[in-house]
Amino acid sequence: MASFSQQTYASRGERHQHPVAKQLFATMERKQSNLSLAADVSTKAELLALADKVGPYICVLKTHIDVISDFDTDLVEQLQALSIKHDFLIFEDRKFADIGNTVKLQYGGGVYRIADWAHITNCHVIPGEGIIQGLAEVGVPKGRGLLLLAEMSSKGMLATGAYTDKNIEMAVRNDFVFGFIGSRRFTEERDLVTMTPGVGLHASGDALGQQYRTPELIITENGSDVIIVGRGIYGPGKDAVAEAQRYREAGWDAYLKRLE
Ligand code: 6AU
Repeated sequence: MASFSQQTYASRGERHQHPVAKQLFATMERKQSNLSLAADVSTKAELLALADKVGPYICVLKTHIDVISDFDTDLVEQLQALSIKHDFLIFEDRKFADIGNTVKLQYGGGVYRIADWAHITNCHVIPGEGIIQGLAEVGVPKGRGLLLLAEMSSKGMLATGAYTDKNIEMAVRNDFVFGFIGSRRFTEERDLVTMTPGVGLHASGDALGQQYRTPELIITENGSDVIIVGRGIYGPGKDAVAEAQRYREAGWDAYLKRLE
């Protein structure tokens, strides 16, 4: 059997057992997009406007819901409507990092009730495997999916070597997990999706340690599946629609190239 990165998103989706991976691959194929928008804006109006404009070109809208200064439940309802209108999944980039019992409360309850509306969320495995079990108790009954932060994009990050390897082991044995945040394909033991942040066509980084690599390096060479792009699309002076189209094309071309 060919490596997962040599197979089409469509065929991986058809065979996949995980409800979110299945939905993600089907969406990517339908929209010919492996682009996720990191919508790090700070108001409800900006987030909704950006999601509506860029929605047609993305497979996943990634949010940091706790940076929205005027959050309310109507925002979530409108995001869900946009997710249906434009056919994308919602990923709340919460980066859970506490013991299983605490993350259960944080994921299912509180002000944000993340599990009610986010198809995807992510966590660090610093506390051990209980964090995955806690999140799974809330997310599995709702058909949600989890990504582990096997690596990070920032300068000097500590998720390397044995720590990354532990992420891979835990991902393989926990059905709620359908993939990773990281820079490459990590394993052939199970079809786990990699989503990669720190992607830029022009900039090399920012003043706070972010590092950017190109879609071609990430998708064609490293075998990752989804590029996550934020400021490269909506940054100062950018035409968000034009940039989203450009990144979508770059990501999709890089995918077609790796299938050759
Ligand atoms: O393209 P940018 O630099 O404007 O935005 C990158 C987005 C931000 C980060 O919170 C997130 O990607 N991110 C993550 C994620 C997705 O978990 C992990 C990481 O290692 N680096 C990173 O930038 O919303």
